[in-house]
Amino acid sequence: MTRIDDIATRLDEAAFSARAMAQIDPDGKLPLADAYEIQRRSVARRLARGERPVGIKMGFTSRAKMIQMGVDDVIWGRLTSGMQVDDGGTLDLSRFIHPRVEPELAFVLKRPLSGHVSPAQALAAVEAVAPALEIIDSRYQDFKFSLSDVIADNASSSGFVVGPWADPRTDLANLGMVMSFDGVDQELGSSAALLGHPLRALAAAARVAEEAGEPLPAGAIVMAGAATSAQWLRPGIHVQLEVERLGRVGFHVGA
Ligand code: OOG
Ligand code: MG
Repeated sequence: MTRIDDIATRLDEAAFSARAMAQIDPDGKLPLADAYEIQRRSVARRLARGERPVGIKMGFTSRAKMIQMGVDDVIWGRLTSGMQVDDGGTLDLSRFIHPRVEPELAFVLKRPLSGHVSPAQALAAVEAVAPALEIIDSRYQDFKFSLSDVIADNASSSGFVVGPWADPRTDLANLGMVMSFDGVDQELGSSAALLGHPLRALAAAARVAEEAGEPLPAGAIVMAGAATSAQWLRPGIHVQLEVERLGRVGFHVGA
C-alpha cells in the first residue's frame, strides 16, 4: 500500500508542479485495480486541497483515440472543480506540461446514475448535453504511457470546457463535430465515433461508476470521450469546437 500511496503522491506532485515524470509501469504489469486505486488516492490529494468532485470523464471511447495513443480499452478518470475552464475563458499554459485538446460532448445528470443501464435508461437521467473540449496533459515524459500508467494518471485529465447546455432529446446519433484553431479546421468528426452513439459512452460511465462504488449523483458532469485525435495546444491560439445542432464552445490559450 505504501507503494501505491507513493506513486499517487508523485503523480499529484507532477500535475501540481507541471513537471513530467518517468512512467510508473512501462511494461503494463500493474493490475488495473491498483492503477485505479492510485488514481483515487492522487485525486483525493486534490480534494484535500479544496477542489470538489464534479463528475467523470470517459477515455478511449473512439477508435481514433485508441489508435493515436496505442491503447485499446475504455478507461475513465475523475473530474474536479479545479479542472473546469469557463467557456470563452483563457487557459494559463504554465499550469500544464504538454497539453493537448480534443473534441467531446458533456452530459449533466438530473438524477443519480449507476449500474448496467441501456442508452435509453441513461438518457432518462440526463438534464442536458453540451459541446465540450477536453484538455489532456499526461504527467509522463513524452506523453507516453501503458494502460495502467494512464489510468493511474487520472486518464490524463487536466482541464475541460463545457459549452451551452442543450435539450438532451436532441438526436445525438451522428452530429458533425469540427474543432478549429484560429478559425482553421484541425479535426473533423462525428458523435457516432463515441462507441457508436454518445449515450453508450454515458451508459459505460454508469457501469464504471458502480464498479468503483461511486455512483454518479444528480448534477454530475460526464465527458463522453474524444471523437477524434487530440491536437497539441500552442500559445496564443483560440480553440473552438462546433457541434451540429448543439452549438459552440471555445477558449483562448494564454501567450
Ligand atoms: C488519455 C485520455 C483519453 C479520451 O477522450 O479518449 C481521453 C490520453 O489520451 O492521454 O480523454
Ligand atoms: Mg478526453
